[in-house]
Amino acid sequence: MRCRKCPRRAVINLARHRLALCPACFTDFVHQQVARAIKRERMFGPQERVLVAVSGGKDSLALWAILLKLGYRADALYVDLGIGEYSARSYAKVQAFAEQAHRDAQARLYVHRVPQKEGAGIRELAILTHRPTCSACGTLKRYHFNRIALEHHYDVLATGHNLDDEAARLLGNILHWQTEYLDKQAPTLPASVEGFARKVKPLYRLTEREIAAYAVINRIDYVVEECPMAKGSKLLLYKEILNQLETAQPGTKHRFYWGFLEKRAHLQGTNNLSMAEYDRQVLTPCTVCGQPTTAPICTYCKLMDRAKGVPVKSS
Ligand code: Q46
Ligand code: ZN
Repeated sequence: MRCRKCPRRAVINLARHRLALCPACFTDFVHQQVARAIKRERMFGPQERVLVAVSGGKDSLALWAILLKLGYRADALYVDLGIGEYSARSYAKVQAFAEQAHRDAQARLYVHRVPQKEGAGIRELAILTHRPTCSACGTLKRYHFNRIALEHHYDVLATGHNLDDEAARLLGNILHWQTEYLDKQAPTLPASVEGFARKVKPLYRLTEREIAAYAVINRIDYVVEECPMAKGSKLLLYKEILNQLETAQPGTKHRFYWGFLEKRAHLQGTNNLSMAEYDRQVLTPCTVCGQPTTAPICTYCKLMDRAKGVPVKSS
């Protein structure tokens, strides 16, 4: 099979675009998709400073690599969750990538270590606080991503969520009619109030398979295994179902998620109260740490108080 753009041999067939591409043309295709996402969703400009949340997996490391190749000022943050060998292997991949990124582009890596700073690994913290591990993990990661982005004056925080992640999340939110989450599901979430960093997902136009192919072609060394806590997660089930639909009807994921974004933009245009205005009305600074929250004390501070066995009190 020949590449559709040049005479070389194609190595990947993108059924949803009816496009077979060689390694060089596929790499260009991925860069164009990310550049288009950044422009179309007004994620950030060339002078803005971007903090990428990296886990050691293919998506976040590919995102960091692509932003640097596109010439953006991108640094990264790794949160060490203290999940035994898995965290050790993930950190080793992140560190090796960061050393190269520092040599090539003076990029910098921040590391937040949960076992040292919070006093226990995420599994132990979840047991202590009677919370599902992934829910405690989500609270912790959101908190520190936002905190470090603000403390170091980054304009925007970028995560490696791809089309599969976003389509699976959308399916879950619709199946359970979690409309409050639907409102917040967008490739760009503006910094609606002081104390919240702008959040963006520049890989939302690319599938998991496309990003894995990009990582292999461009020799990005990532941790292949999933976090052991992800086993049995609903999101994985939704991804599997969407993959079955995609095989039968190429383009399903893309139409499902992009269709939602179009309808959402239309609905917001007709809605008097924008998401940013809504946030400004309901969010106030946490009385303990100062990050914006809907309650007097934010979820992170409540979680940490519970982990220490201290009754939750506002100051
Ligand atoms: S890292 Fe954290 Fe995920 Fe692991 S503990 Fe769950 S939420 S599965 S993205
Ligand atoms: Zn707080």
